Amino acid sequence: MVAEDTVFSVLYDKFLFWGILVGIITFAWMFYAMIRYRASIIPDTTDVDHIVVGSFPVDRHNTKVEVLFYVLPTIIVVWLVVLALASNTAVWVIPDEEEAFDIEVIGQQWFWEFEYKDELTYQDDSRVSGIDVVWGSNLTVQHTSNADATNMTVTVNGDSTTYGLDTLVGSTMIDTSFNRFVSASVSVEDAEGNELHRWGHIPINHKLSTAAGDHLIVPCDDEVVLNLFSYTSDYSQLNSTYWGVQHSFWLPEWGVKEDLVPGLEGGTVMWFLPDDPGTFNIRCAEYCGLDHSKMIGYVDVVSPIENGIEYCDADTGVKKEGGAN
Ligand SMILES: [Cu+2]
Repeated sequence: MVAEDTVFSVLYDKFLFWGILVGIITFAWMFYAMIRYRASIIPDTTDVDHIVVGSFPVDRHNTKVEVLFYVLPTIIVVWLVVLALASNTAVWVIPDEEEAFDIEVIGQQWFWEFEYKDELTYQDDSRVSGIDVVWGSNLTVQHTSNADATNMTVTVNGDSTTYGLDTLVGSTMIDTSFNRFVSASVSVEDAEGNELHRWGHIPINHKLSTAAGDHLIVPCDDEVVLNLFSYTSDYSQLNSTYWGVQHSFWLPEWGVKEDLVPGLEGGTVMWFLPDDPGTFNIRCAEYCGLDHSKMIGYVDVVSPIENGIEYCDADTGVKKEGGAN
């Protein structure tokens, strides 16, 4: 499924509209001419000079129609160029660079690494899951509204601990204070181990990798700005071979794609605006060697907790205030 409101989709629809319009006029004229000048019709040549093949019929022509044949297509082509350039600007010019959420993307042979330049705390919609996680000086999980919640796995800096939930009270508290400089996640599960609700925190400079099965996690309704680099997997080679090969980071959902160019010190930049919550594809769109086809990944669009939770709204794509904290 492709989002209907991305720049690419809108541009596609506009081109389709003008293409269909021109197509209708052209084919209508063609069929009219086929019938009007069919072989069985004997042309009335009484007051017309003989038409010579290869020479312009100077005596019998319509200057207005001929001028129109040049002017109309020129206007259409200029109009399509305006549409395309406007979309180009929309894709390349970052609307609000100060407020944007920054991530470095590093392309390697053959996986993606994501280094966070902003911290991100997020949570699933508690109105949907019936579970709410609040982590401050202690970790409190409210699960009164979800009878299936039985366990929770708390992962701090890669170390996981599983706790049983107090199903009688409907609320469980663990005496551990939140540390914003360490990665953490809380996964609330049912008796079969299926995840019902997820809370997570990614600190600044934290690295995620598709080689470890990580997804790229981005906040909804924030402009996400990606700074892209290509390196080799071997960091010991800090010389010319430090740079890798050409990759291309492609997010089909948003119709945006940018090359990762080896040797480009400042990297390249692309941005996108995730709005609908969910999981979407990442692809490498530049042949980069043997396992190019394995350079696939996923991007999770999540609800960020900034000053109170702001839920991604699946219907409108607009971030909404909500939640208790
Ligand atoms: Cu690649």
